[in-house]
Amino acid sequence: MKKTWRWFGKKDKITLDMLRQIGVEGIVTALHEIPNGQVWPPDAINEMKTYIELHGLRWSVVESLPVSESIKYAGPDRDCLIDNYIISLENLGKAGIKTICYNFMPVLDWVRTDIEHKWVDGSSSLYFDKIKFAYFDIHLLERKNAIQDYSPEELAKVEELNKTITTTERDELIDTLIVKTQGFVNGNITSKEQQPIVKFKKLLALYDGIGREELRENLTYFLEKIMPICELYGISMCIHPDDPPMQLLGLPRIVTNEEDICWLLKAVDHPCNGLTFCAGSLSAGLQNNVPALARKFASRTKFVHLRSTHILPNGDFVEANHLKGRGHLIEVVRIFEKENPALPMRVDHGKMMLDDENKGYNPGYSFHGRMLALGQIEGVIATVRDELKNKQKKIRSNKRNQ
Ligand code: DNO
Repeated sequence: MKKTWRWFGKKDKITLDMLRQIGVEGIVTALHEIPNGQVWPPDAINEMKTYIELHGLRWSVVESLPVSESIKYAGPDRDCLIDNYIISLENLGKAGIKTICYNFMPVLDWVRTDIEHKWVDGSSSLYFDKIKFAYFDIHLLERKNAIQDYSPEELAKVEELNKTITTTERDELIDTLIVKTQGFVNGNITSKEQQPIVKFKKLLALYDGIGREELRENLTYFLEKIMPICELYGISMCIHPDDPPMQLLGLPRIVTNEEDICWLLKAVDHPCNGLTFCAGSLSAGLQNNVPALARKFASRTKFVHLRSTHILPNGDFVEANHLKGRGHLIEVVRIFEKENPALPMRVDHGKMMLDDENKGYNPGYSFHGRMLALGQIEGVIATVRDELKNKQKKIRSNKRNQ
């Protein structure tokens, strides 16, 4: 696989020069300064592309060309927003940038309750604490019928937490869930927002009456509209699975398991309708066997995120070392190297370590932690390539001896 890295543009403290030194081959980025829903103009695309190329790299993948909420809930301006999306795709296609990662998660993109969960060695990872999340849902959002989504044991723990949580901890939880982890990937709510909870509730209300079926219809509608332009330029649209792959806050999530992915690839059965295989997101659902999914969907996968999680007995999950956990990345690499050794892959997230925590990086996007993960994965890729070469050699020599 091709080693790519998510880079957040010129403001990213991790520079392209640094990335070249650690063996990165391609860049995954977006025009982050353009507000969601607006057209990406050719000049801005070409400027970014040239900047990357001047550093001896190439712009391999767009992550993300964001899909506006209104397209997801079928608001009155969705056609206009889809038209804008099509123009952006056309501009990207003309510039030769043809792998586009996006997601169709309502309101919230990925969800974590802690961005610095400490390990005994002093490093830290991202963490999802089910009870904290339920507390946010029940006591901070005060979502109607929220309690129906949790077991009596969980509800008892939520009430315990409600008694002990401090104001600072509560504000931090809100900030982590709907600002810090979202602002840089989606932009629904930024740190400038004075009343994040009020704004968040308004966003949730947009999905009143939208269940799984409606969201599926809206995704199909969107994909059918954009397929012709994708076909014209050979663009692969790569949907990112829901992270974590489960229903949350009463919002439908429709890319959570094998059945969902089969549905999506059949509903719009077009080679340009593909998948970002995010091993980490899929691994956070007990229903998912990650290597089996990789095997099944390898031919429709156009971009790979390598990451892994541990699911704890209480339903929490934590981001694991890239060589451990439910992601089974060694096997996943075997599958994709066999399918298409040119597939762009980025290591997703990384621990915070060795002063990463003081650098102001986006949550999950550390330098040292990701660099360590890239080194590990690079070793796996080299080993797998060797395995494949030896297998080929054996096959050839067996044929000769027949
Ligand atoms: C989180 C990321 C996601 C991803 C989007 C793709 O770290 O993996 O935010 O970029 O869901 O649209």
